[in-house]
Amino acid sequence: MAVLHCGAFTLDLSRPRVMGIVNVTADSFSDGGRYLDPGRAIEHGLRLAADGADLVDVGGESTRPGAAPVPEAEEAARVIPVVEALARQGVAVSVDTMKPGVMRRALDAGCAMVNDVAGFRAPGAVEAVAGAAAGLCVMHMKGTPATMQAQAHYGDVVAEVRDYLVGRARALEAAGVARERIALDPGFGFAKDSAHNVALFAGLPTIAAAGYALLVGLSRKRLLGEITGRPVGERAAASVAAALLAVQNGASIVRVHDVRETVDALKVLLALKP
Ligand code: HH2
Repeated sequence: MAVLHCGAFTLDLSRPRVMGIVNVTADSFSDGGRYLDPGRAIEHGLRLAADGADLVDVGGESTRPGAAPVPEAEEAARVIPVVEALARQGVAVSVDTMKPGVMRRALDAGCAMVNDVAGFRAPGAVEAVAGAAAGLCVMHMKGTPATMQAQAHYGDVVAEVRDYLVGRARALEAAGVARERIALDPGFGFAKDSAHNVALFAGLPTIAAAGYALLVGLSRKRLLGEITGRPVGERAAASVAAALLAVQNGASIVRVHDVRETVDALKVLLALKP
């Protein structure tokens, strides 16, 4: 049985799992400013858990292309109270951060997963998480959110992303992390243009074949805007379609803003799939 160990939680991956998003930021591309207040962020996280999210991902620094970095103290002040409150209420909380200092504090506050869009590349990141029991999401990106779109160059994008992710997973395993704690994520929209995103989507089975849990985040992203012509606030249906297709292509966890709709759609998929 495939599982993902996330601290006190064990996710059985024989059915797809949903990670809901709480952005405690002023500038996230789809919901910037809505949950900057900690009380509203906590309320939103509890709502997502009640709607069926298996994990609630709390982030305090936008990673949209060109986003300005947030100092560590500011990021911690945004996310730690939210992580703590949600964890205390029994929610499996993930923290979305690239900073080892924030990782350590979030682990102390009870988070069950660390989600690093930089793939635990920062000095001290592997050490910050290796000794804990939390799940770890390793995402592919080149450079930083400020610089990544200038680095969207690949020969074979699927092979390059898979090799990078497996390399980072091996670095974690070498530091003592069990394979069942690791999820890989190709990082849709991070140092990728539309053609790269489309090729990666088709290549999801190749990445899944590496033998780690596979996490996919396409929710409300620009690719879906390009396909549908819809602005960011009107991409829920496109996001649900992308989540279902990602699961059919081998994703075991989908990272989404619209949890309730995604959970319902996945129930239909499981009930009616031949
Ligand atoms: N995408 C975003 C942020 N974190 N983490 C993983 N593992 N995978 C993703 O695809 C991913 C991620 C960007 O989306 P969002 O959090 O809504 O926006 P912002 O970074 O502007 O806060």
